[in-house]
Amino acid sequence: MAQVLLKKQGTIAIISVDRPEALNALSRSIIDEMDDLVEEVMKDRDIRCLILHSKKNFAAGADIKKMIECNEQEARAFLFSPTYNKIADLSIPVIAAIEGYALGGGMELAMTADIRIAGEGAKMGFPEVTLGIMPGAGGTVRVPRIIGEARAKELIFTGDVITAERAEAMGLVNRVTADDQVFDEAMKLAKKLAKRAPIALAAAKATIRSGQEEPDQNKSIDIEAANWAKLFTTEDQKEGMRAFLEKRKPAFQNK
Ligand code: CO8
Repeated sequence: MAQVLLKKQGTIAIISVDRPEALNALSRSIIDEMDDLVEEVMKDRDIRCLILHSKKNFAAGADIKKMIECNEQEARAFLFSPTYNKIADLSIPVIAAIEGYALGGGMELAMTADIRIAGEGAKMGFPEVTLGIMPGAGGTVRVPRIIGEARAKELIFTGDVITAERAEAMGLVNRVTADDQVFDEAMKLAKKLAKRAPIALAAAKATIRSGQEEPDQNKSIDIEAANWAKLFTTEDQKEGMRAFLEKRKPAFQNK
């Protein structure tokens, strides 16, 4: 039985883990299933946005029962990073809609998204050090880039599980909503993003990423200028500007 599901609502894809009995804890086989579905999303040119959402609990981390007896080599084989990197590298926007627990490898999955929306009852954190390990699926890299080094260190060193309110205050999530509205809010945002020019959005995502990674600010600004100018080779640039002048909504073609 599939433990990860891919649904499509129009141009929006939704990937969900379905292992409620273990609070959606992530195993090797779950990540392998997820990888196949991410590949499917990558190949589908009609998809404009991906939502990561699982019912009740986002994911209570990697499966401790499966990890406990791992030796070093097995631990390396268990790692989720290749799939997580694939999600982070998607050219379309990714939204994590977080209900319940998002812990350890579960929260690292949420960190691959561009935007995180959490329910007011969500509980998030990186409890790895309480288990004798540390984050190993991008947490030590993505978390400091998103919330800053000092805050990331406090979260990762203490292993504290924090409330949605605190997560919002430190920039770990973009916003907090009522628990029963998390998915709807994510869908509302996804639909808005799906109306924007897809090539421009992908260029903005890639340019923000390279700007974050490149230490030389002027070099980043040169990259931005080149990527910006390149958008004038697209039909959607002409359509977007024409629609504005003709006082109508643009019909972007992803061209
Ligand atoms: N792994 C395996 N099983 C789990 C996990 C987990 N991470 N989390 C919950 N479960 C299981 C429980 O064992 C329990 O199963 P059973 O009924 O068979 O005993 C069931 O889910 C329900 O859980 P609880 O009874 O514990 O529910 P509570 O509401 O009392 O507590 C908690 C909820 C607080 C979330 C609690 O379950 C908990 O602390 N879970 C572990 C959280 C954790 O430490 N997560 C981090 C794991 S380490 C990690 O993610 C490392 C990532 C490193 C890189 C990733 C690539 C490998």
